[in-house]
Amino acid sequence: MKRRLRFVDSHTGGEPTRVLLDGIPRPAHGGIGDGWRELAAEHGALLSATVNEPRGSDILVGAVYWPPLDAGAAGEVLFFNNVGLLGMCGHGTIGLLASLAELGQIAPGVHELHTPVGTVRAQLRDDGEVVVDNVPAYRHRRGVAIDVAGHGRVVGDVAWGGNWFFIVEHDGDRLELAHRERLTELCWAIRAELRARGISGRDGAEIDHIELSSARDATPGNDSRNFVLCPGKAYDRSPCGTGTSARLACLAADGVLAPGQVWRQESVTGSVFEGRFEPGGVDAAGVAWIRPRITGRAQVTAVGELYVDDAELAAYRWS
Ligand code: PYC
Repeated sequence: MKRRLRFVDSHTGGEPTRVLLDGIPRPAHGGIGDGWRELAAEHGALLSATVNEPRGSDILVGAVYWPPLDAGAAGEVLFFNNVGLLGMCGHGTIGLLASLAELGQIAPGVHELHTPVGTVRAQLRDDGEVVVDNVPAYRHRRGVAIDVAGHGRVVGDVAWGGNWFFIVEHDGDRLELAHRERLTELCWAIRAELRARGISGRDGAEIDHIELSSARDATPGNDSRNFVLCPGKAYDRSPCGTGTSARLACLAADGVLAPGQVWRQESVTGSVFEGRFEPGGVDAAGVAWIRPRITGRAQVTAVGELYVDDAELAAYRWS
């Protein structure tokens, strides 16, 4: 059987998103919050085929979108990349709203979206800018020190911003594209060391995003520059919405950023998200959380239809 899937491509600060508008059945029961694992198990190979080569590449993030069933209800979205599912995706949410606006499916205003890890509210402004009120973010562990073979001692915070991050205040190679291979190697080694030592997020969740952060390397006017390595070994060309959210949680926990204060987060490519937070509360485990807000804009780059033959799918199974 040959499947046809309508898509919209965009990039947000250089990081691409491919929104799939049909071809994947809507999750049953409680929606994407309960249905994402089942959906991934059943349709993972098809999702993988839409973002991996030859239709895409390692850096492409996919987003399956199901519109609200009733006026005023929330839409649903499932983000994924070259190796599997993402909990949330900040640049992808900005890309999704820009894509739906391009198709005339949404107007400026606030749009609610259910994701596997919670509900986000995203505002499309008249000028195309998108403001994402992300899921609650928090720091899980502070100042975790590990010895990374070939790189020495690395200290970082474990934090949640919709995905799990290990955030390192970096003072090695400058966070510039010229060093992307060495930075990738460092992040990959950190991730392996975290796994080997059983250092995880809450409930044993794998820390699959590594974020190097440096105020030294930021362009004047920005607060920090980052290099974020994603689970499939591609680095984020944008400042990473969930990574910026996790960073805001750490800054809030350290008391160095006040509620509402703007944090200009620059990516390794030089693109910028504005971050700020509202105070949250304290959860059942006694951990203080914040409500992060990320602002950015996306460009639509293509609208089209993908063809995928079922006979190809065996080559795309997620491990
Ligand atoms: O913007 O949250 C983000 C993101 C996650 C992975 C790639 N981008």
